[in-house]
Amino acid sequence: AAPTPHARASPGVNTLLTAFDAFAGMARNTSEDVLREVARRKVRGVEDAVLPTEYARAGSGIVRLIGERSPDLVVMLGMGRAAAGLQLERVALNLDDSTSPDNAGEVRRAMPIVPGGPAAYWSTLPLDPLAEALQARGVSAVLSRDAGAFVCNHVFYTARHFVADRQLDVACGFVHLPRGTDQRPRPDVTALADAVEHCIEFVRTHRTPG
Ligand code: PCA
Repeated sequence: AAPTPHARASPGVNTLLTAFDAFAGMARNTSEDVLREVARRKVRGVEDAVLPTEYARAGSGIVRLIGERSPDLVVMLGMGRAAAGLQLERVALNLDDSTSPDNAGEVRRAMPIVPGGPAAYWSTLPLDPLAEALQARGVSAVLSRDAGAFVCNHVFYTARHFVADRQLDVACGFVHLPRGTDQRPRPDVTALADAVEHCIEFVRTHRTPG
């Protein structure tokens, strides 16, 4: 379906920003906190959605959101293990494989996400220049090989596959944010929201169509 005219809040790049709810018994998910802070700022052209940390519902959710909102850019956030700062994920794997149950109690081991699909998809964000730009602003950002094999990776792969399969011109990437632990202070949500906003701005201005 053609995007409705009002769907383009910005004449530039329409962005879908997603995060996940709390999982594995943890009280909070940094990605949800950061997404709510970015949403509160009403950044032009950014639409946000929180996905459930469930393979099935998060997978169908991301596909529905991309279909309905026709974004030009999809930035997916999750909470990862990075000690500090942003973890920019290079590839999405065609693999669900975790001992952790998702929020629906489902455990998936050694299962392809799309049987017969490519083993992996690259992120289509300009990760290396983005990392440099973040570091130049004093933001802690590291490149990471992949997003794991739990629900975050599931959503990343599902989004990339949907976009590749339909040959949509949509840049798509995944960023893990730090998690708070007893040993570490709670992540600085304001600083992380600044960093996420900067990521979006950078990708919007450095995006090459096609
Ligand atoms: N992190 C988990 C799932 C939800 C989230 O925020 C992951 O890394 O897969």
